[in-house]
Amino acid sequence: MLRIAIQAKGRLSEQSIALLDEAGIVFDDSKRKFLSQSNSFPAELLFLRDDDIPQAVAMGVADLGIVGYNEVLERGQQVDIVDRLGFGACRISLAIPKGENYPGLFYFRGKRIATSYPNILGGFLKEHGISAEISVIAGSVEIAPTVGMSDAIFDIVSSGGTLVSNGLVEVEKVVFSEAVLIAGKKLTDEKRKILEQIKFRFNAVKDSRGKKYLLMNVPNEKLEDAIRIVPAMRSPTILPLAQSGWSSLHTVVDADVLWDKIEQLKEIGAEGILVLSVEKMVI
Ligand code: PRT
Ligand code: ZN
Repeated sequence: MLRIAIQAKGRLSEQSIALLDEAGIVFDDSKRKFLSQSNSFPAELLFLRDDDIPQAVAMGVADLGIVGYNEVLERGQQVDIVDRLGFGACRISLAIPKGENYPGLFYFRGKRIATSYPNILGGFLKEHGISAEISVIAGSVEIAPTVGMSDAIFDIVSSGGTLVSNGLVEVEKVVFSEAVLIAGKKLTDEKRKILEQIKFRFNAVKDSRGKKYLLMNVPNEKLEDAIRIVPAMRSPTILPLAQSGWSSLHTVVDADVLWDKIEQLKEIGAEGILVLSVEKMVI
């Protein structure tokens, strides 16, 4: 049995549960408690505030955790980063009031910077030989300059909309983050085995994201052209149709080039093109 800590409520909780669910590690959300056991996999979920997840994993209270890389870095706890999970993307940036001249990092010398990430900011300023005052604020960091609490901020940015609506401009992107899977350093062999299983399943889910399964009928003399357009993982599957001179071609393509590929395939005479979603992909 493995215990996995995830964010109880917040930006990462839904996607963490969805990823586990797609990996066949299912929890009954309607009966959600502080600790919930899966009935489909030897794991239980521990719901915590994201700030506490790195420490819980480092202490062995949980074996694994799903948390933002930014929190792992800030907390400085001894944990292994096992995998990036492909959601919760953001960056931690320095931002200053709009209209200020920004000559470079030395702008921050002697300035007061509000943040919830004092350790990451402290390390960054030290590395660049800048001495500034760090003012730790737990929430709504972006309002600090407007209300006169600071000259600048160091905070999470995703779309950048919050900065704009608070009259701030992003001037330095310091850390790029996404949700990561973390593990304790002292897992037993039995737990490591379960962790390997989870990694394998997560990868199958991640690999299937943004992929589409394409089926179509192609005149035999155009098969080579079709393969050039959609080369597939190893090579596309080709099956003869009952009608002679035609074949059915099956392949997987990236969703972002789907329409491009369909247009090219139609041009060479492909017909009956079907697009299906890919649920899991084991490469
Ligand atoms: O209650 P708990 O402590 O568990 O949650 P929390 O309030 O500390 O964290 P939460 O739920 O806000 O975020 C959890 C994690 O999501 C963060 O640690 C990041 O790893 C990740 N993440 C991704 C984000 C964002 N995107 C994000 N945009 N975390 C916060 N934001 C904030 C940002 O600070 C800004 O104020 O959202 C606001 C909007 O951002 P823009 O740039 O899109 O306007
Ligand atoms: Zn938090």
